[in-house]
Amino acid sequence: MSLQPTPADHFTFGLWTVGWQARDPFGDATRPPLDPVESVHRLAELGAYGVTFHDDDLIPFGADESDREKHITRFRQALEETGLAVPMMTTNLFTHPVFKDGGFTSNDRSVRRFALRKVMRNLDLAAELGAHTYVFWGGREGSETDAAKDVRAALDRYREGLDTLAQYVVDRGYGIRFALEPKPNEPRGDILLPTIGHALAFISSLEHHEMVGLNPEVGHEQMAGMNFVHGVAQALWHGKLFHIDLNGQRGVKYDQDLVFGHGDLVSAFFLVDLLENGAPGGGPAYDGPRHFDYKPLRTEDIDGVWASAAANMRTYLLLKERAAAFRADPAVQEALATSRVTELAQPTLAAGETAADLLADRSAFEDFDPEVPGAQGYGFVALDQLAIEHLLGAR
Ligand SMILES: [Mn+2]
Repeated sequence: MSLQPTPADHFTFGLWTVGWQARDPFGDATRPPLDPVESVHRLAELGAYGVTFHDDDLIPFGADESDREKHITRFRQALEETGLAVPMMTTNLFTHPVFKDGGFTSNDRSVRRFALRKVMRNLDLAAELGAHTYVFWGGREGSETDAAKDVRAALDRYREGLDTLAQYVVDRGYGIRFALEPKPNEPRGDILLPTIGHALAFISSLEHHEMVGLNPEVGHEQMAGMNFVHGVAQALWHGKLFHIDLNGQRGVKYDQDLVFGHGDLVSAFFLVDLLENGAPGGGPAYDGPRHFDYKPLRTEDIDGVWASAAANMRTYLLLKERAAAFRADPAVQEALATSRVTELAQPTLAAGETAADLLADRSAFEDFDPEVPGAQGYGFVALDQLAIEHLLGAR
């Protein structure tokens, strides 16, 4: 397996990732602005498949129509020169002060109408550039105080916004699917749709629920102490893993946006194993872009930015290689059998068996001795150690 990324690996980066100037709440920018055209060329040289962006990453907020066209034209030219794709786009509904109380759920109705128009304008561009996925990260959709937001009304407006935009996409025949990106907090004190589970429940209430799925992010779940692998597995189970944001996070704290694998490495190993080998019978469980949404450390200069972009892809490929070795190891297959991991795929009732049949089965209850399975070990530690040894390159 080659560790040199190629477009076939479907690695993508947000323009806002490598382009982050490293301004934080306590300090000024440590890097100069990066021209999106340069990012396209550098990412292509590194072996990426595509780039993604918020409208304002390419076209400064408030640019007039002719300026907007100029930015789009030179960006499109860079895409043509490099062959980079734009598989996903999204909207900035969080930077300008107009969005300080949210976009779709601002208490101010005029802001909500402006937000919808801003998305519609960028959806037109997304369709032009061939994007198939449109992400909604509602970073400002929330509150700092429970007195400030009627959450049920806010969810009504969130749904109204997404229903309106989905209908717009259907009417225009754009063939774009929506992917909601949950996050528990930051920048708002509390954000609506804080986790994968909240978002899945909300999606089921949408008019065009079939065209709305998820864009879960590693750090966004882990900063809430959630198990990201479990969350992604449930999103897959619902058929809702439309896109994924890969990065690193170390525990319950602010959104670190580290390089993929530079946070919880064991979780990253099992995530790659799920994505690459998790289909029933083996093979990839997810065929969309492997999208990195990280921030090069504030300490880095521009060389460090490109080193960090390369590190994301190399770490993913290393984990993919390690996960393949784990799956191919006969000792792992034996340990999986010993741990009865595969037995869970067997339905609990036999084909055609009813609750009445189960009641009639004395072996299931009356003659069942719970002390026997109660005393038996599952061998999960031995299995986990095999995973760790493959991860460390010891097998
Ligand atoms: Mn993200």
